[in-house]
Amino acid sequence: MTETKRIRAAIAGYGNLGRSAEKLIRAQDDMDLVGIFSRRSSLDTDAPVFPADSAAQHADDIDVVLLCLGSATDIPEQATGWAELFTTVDTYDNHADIPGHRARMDAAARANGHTAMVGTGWDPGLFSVNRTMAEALFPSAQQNTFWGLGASQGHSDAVRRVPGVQRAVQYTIPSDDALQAARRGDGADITAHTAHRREVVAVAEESEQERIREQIVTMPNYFEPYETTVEFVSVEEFEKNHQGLPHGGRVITTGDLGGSLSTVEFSLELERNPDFTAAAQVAYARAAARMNRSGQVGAFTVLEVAPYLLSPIPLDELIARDV
Ligand code: API
Repeated sequence: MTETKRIRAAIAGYGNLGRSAEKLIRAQDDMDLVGIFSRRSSLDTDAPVFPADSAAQHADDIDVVLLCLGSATDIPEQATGWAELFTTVDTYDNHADIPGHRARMDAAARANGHTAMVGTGWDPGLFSVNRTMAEALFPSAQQNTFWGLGASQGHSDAVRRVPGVQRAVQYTIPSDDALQAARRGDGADITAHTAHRREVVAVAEESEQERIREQIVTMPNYFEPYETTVEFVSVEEFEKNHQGLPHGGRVITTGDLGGSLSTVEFSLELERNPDFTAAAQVAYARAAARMNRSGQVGAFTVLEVAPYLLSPIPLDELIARDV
């Protein structure tokens, strides 16, 4: 397949992820940034800014919209509306709800001839691809996923939605013992909930802190199954010590191949989590635009996308160079 037509991309939402996506779309040779949809009227950008409620007027000028919206409430409330109007790519990260989200996005996109790429980023996303590929190699795989030590955007967003929280970040802390056990092929008893702790650092009025702590530690999926601590700090301390957003993690898969042990490890070290999440989102935006052009409508997860569709390099060249 030779790809010559440029991809006209737009962004919906202008938080950490939206700002990273803006930088990275501008850095692609095959993409143009048409503009940014936001509910705020003025943004600190020189890109065109469109009110979110004017989206329908831009339907003919945009090939794909990167939904840079939070998973806790924005995506469940708004994503299908975007999929009715545009081909979309999101980074929805509520693992338990991905099948439901995929079904809802499929209906919205399919009815309108669009493609909806769901759950991109790195986990879900690149880790999901690696989990499936690595597991498929073994008749009986032992697989463990580790996150961190680092700042989870999904969990930080969920905490910031709790009323009264002014600033917040959530650090995911993996257990080193569990990591070593997984590498030895000894991880059968390890679950995500026993292999990680969660530490929330937040800014809130003192009178609200106990209620907020309770609301965080009992939050289903995000915190309830984990050992979670919540520390309240001043705005000054937050700004001094909690602005960086490093993250990373690894998928470790081991298995017996008829008498020999093999270990597959896919790992990420990220200086700034939203930059890397946006990098994956931009690559999957390229795939979504191409799949839509070739008539593949409806919702797709990362497991359903051929790798060459992510690359700006033509398939013939990739085959000659990389295979
Ligand atoms: C954690 C992971 C992070 C996944 C990465 C991404 C994010 O507990 O730290 O929100 O940063 N689930 N989904």
